[in-house]
This record gives sequence, C-alpha cells and structure tokens, in this order.
Amino acid sequence: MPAASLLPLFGSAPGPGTLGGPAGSGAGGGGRKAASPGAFRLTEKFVLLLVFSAFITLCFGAIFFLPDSSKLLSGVFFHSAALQPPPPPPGGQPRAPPQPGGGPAAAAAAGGAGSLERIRADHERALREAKETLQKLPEEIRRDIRQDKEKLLQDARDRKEAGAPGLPQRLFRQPVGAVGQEPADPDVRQRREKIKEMMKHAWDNYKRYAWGLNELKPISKQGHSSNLFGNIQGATIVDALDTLYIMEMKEEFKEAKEWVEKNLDFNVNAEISVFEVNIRFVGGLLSAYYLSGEEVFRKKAVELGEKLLPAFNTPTGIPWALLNIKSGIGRNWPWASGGSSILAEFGTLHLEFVHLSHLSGNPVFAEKVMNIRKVLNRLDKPEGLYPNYLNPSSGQWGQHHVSIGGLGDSFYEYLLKAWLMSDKTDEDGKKMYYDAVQAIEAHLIRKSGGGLTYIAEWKGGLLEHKMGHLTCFAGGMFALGADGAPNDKTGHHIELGAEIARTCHESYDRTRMKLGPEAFRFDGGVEAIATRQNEKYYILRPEVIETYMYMWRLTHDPKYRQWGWEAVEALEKHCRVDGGYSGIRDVYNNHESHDDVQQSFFLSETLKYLYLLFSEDDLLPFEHWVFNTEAHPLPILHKDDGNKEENQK
Ligand code: DMJ
Repeated sequence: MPAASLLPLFGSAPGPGTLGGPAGSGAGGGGRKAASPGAFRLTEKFVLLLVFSAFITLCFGAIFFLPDSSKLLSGVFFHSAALQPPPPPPGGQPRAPPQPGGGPAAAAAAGGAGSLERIRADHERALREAKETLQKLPEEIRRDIRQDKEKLLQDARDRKEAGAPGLPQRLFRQPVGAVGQEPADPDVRQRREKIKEMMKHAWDNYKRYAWGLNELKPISKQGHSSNLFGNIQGATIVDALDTLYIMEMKEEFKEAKEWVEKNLDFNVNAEISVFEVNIRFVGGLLSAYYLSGEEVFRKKAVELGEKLLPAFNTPTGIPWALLNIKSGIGRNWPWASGGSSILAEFGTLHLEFVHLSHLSGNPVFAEKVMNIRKVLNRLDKPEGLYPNYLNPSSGQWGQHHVSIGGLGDSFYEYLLKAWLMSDKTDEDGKKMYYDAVQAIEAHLIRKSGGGLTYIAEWKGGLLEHKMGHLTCFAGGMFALGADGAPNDKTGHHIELGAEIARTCHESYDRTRMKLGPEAFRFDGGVEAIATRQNEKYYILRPEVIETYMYMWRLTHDPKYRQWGWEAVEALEKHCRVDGGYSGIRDVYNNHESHDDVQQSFFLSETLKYLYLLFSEDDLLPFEHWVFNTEAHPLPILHKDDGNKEENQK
C-alpha cells in the first residue's frame, strides 16, 4: 500500500487540544518530535497498531467466518456490475444466453479458496506496511508520498509516449505526395503564398482569442462553441492540423500537436454528433498521422473511434445521429422524420472507419460500416434513389426526400471514394455509386431556360428547383468519378462536373459580394439566385472551391484557377476582419453584416482546397490520396502494399 494512502491516519491537522499544534509544524527540535502528531512514542505506536489490527481482524472476520460469507462477498462487491444489461446486439440478432464463469468479476464472484487467500494476503501486507510506516519519521513519510506521486506522474507520461496500449506496432512509411514542389510559375507561387498568409491570419487569431476552444468569433474576439461536439474541445486545432502540415507551417503544426498531446480529451460527459465528430476529429487525426507519422494522432484517432462504437447499438446497426460518449446512449435528431437516422450522416463514416481498422488491427470498425451497406442493399429504393431518412429500428425509409445537398450529399461522395480508397477493389461501392448517379441524372438533374445545369431536390416524386451551396461539391465528385464511369461515359461525367462548376460559379457571380448564397433557385423567372432571405448567407463554405480544385486537376482549364482567385479576392474584401474571417448574412447586400463565426472547416477545407488549386499536382496526388468530406486526406490502401484484406473487410 503506498504511504500516501496511510496519510489521513497520521498527517491530517489534529483538532484543538489533541497533540498540540498543526501537523508538520516543525516545532520541537531534532530527532523524534514530541509535539508533532506524526511523532509517537514507541509504546503509543504499539497501542495504536494493536487497536488498528484488532479492528481490521474484526471486520474481515465477520465477512470470512459468518455462514455463507463467499455469497455475501460476491453479492456486495462483485454482483452489481453483472446486473447491468449489456447493450443490444447490432443487426437485431438474438443474444446468446449469458455463460457462467465469464470475465474477471464472475470469477471473483464464484469465490472459492483462491479469492479468500488473496484477500488474506492483501490484509497481511497492509498490516505489515502500516507497521513499517509507523516506524518512520514524518519527514520520511512525506518523502515517500512525494516519490509515489512522482512515480505516478512518470508512469502516466510513459504510457502517453508508448502510444495506445493494445495498438499493434506499425512501421510508418509516409505515403507519396505528403509534400510537393514549389509551383514553377511565379504568379501561381505568389497566389499560393497569399493563401498561406490567409491561413496564418485565421490561425493566429484563433490562437490569440480562442485557443483550445472549438471555434473563433472573429468580431467579438472570443471562443465559439457549437453543440455538435458536446464538450469535446479544440475542433479548429484538429481540423487545421493537415492544412498546417501541407502549407509547411511547422511551428504552428508543432504547437497544435502539443495541444493534442496534452489537452485533447475524449473522457467527457458529452452528447456529440457522430457524423461531425467523425469527419472533423477522427478524419483530422487520421490525416495528421498519415502525413507526419506522429503516434499520438493514431492513438487519439483509435481512442475516439472506440468511443463512437456504441452509436451502432441499434436493432439494424444503422447508427444514431447523436451519442453520449460517456454513457454510450444514442438517439436521433428530434426533427428527423419518424425518428430516422440521416443518410449523409450514417453514410459518411466509411472511409474513416476502414482506416481505423487498418491502423488498429481491429476489424470491428470496418465491420460496422460494411453492415450499413448491407442494410441499404436489402432495401427497395424509390426510382433507384436513396431517401434522406432511414429508421434505425425498423430499417424502413422515413419521408421520401432526396437531396444531393444537405442530408444526402456525402453519402454519394463516400461510395465513390470508398471504391477509390480501396485501390478500386470495392466493387460494391463502385456499383452503388454509378447506379445512384444514373438515378440522379434521370430524376434530379435539369437544365434551366438560360442553359444552366442544376441538381434539384426530390420530395415524394415532386421536384423543388433549388440547389444548395452544399450541392456544389457534386461537380468535383462527378469529375473524380469520370474515369470509372460505365458505358463509355467518362467524357459525359467530366462534362457534368464542368456544368455544375459553371452553375455554381454563376451563383457567386450573380451576387453583390461575389460569394455564393446558401441556396439558389431556378423558378419564377430567376436562375442561380437566392430568393428567400434565410438562404442569402455565406458561412465560409468550401464546396464551390472544392469543385474548382477537382476540375483544375482533371482538366487544367485555367478558368478554374481564375474563378478560385475571384473567391480569394471576395473573401479578403468581405470576410476578412481584424480578428480572423467571418461569414456574411446577406451576400446581395451592399454592406457586410458579419455572422461572427470562423468555422473550423474554413481552415480544413476552404483554405486547403484553395492552396491545392494553386499547387502542382504532385501535392496529395489523386493516385495516392482521397479526401474525406472535411478535406482530410487519407491514403489509398494499395493492393500491392499488402492491403488486400483491408480492402475486402
Ligand atoms: C463540412 O463540414 C463538410 O464538408 C460536410 O460534408 C458538409 N458541410 C461542411 C462545410 O460546408
């Protein structure tokens, strides 16, 4: 027993008139101090020891020697844990009846001579240690306490450095393209430098006013917290790690890493959005690991992945949208149709979870997301389309609303990218993606009177001729998937990507501030313009710039760099403020009304895609990396690198 645990017996301040004077006051001179409560005469010590051991013997005697004491022991100390019902199994399969004798608690509860022997031995050791402590000087006891404390701290430090316990050793090999060449063209180089300066402005202000909090309020110069992350902190830091790395902002990357090491804590009582925490935190940590090879990121990613697993404890295995990561209790958004989970949320876990299995050696993560695929493949789809709502208990669709923007978007993105990330071995993902695109083309994609291609929303068979800023990511997706398109449709998919890019550019160009609204419509005589006041805002979103980046890489048409630069100028003119970058309430207005939030995705996505747009193609090349939906790069699991099994999980 450490000396520290005996301290209350001897070290607490005595009440008035007991031993005369505060504990450890030092009065009394050298040798054994008569007046100090820690210094007893030998006879006093003996009496104390006798009383103490008589008391302990009495207590334990009552437990050991009363009739049926082993049952009492197991009932009091061990049984309550076993009474808690385990969470329901995923997939709704019947649970096997509990087996006797499983687990350490059950073994102890089974009692037996072994357990009693151990308890007796512990008891004797405690008495021995108490006796030894009694013979020590107060100063010696204090020294022991200090040493015990230091040892505990050192152990904790060692555990941190050694990485997560149970993680397999892994030889880190940096994937191709984690760093790239300087752009050859001086103008391009200069523009890229400007984007790096924007990152520095965003980061420095976050650091100055909101360090360690989730996001920054750049006007009021303080932290901003969103309930998407519960009380997990540091969203901007984790989201920005890989952008800092590829921009070679080494000092900033180092301070971000140190913050993660010391402060990123998932042992909190927090209800979080499984989707948001996955794409920003798990995705950010995975990318930071693959770029830098720093073990702390692998360890934290796996630790967080494990915390998310209880979200899958539903009858179908379709995860809850919200999860309390302490209690493991999940639920869905109260506004979601019929208690449903959301397509874009449960469909946007695949890439990160496959990598979690890859890095942890634990297949459970990949199994969870593969099961989502199975559930989806068993369901009938209206006109081949995927509704945005799916009930995790009944396994049935909720309202038949279909969208390639909010609530649906990244589900389609992850089908394509799962196939690409598997080095094109995930045939299931491939088929689901191209089948979905075919249905989207047939039922959702339309051309306006003015010749703009747009993607409408589908509500039970009726079209709403509205396109969200979020939907603009689809231009890049169509172009990225062009290469594998069936029936000689490669050119057609590239063309589709180009048309969506043009429409989204128009949605920017037709505003006063040259920044796109949250949603724009194609009805009542308008084209690519927001008509409702609550759709006129711009919150530093990346999707349009993301599409320019893909289109540039895949076509090298200079207009995409030109359009990207227009966005840089507009951001600088209307969103940059002293304290960072802010969203805008109405992009059609003459004067900026700032929303006072610097979203973490501005650093992880908007600025990263801009930087890549003005970089050479050798930085994070598409042959070796895919980007998660928060722009966090994840390496392709090449089959000739021994990833065959990983790809087939
Ligand atoms: C990001 O968090 C992700 O891109 C997500 O998929 C959708 N929306 C935001 C940015 O707009």
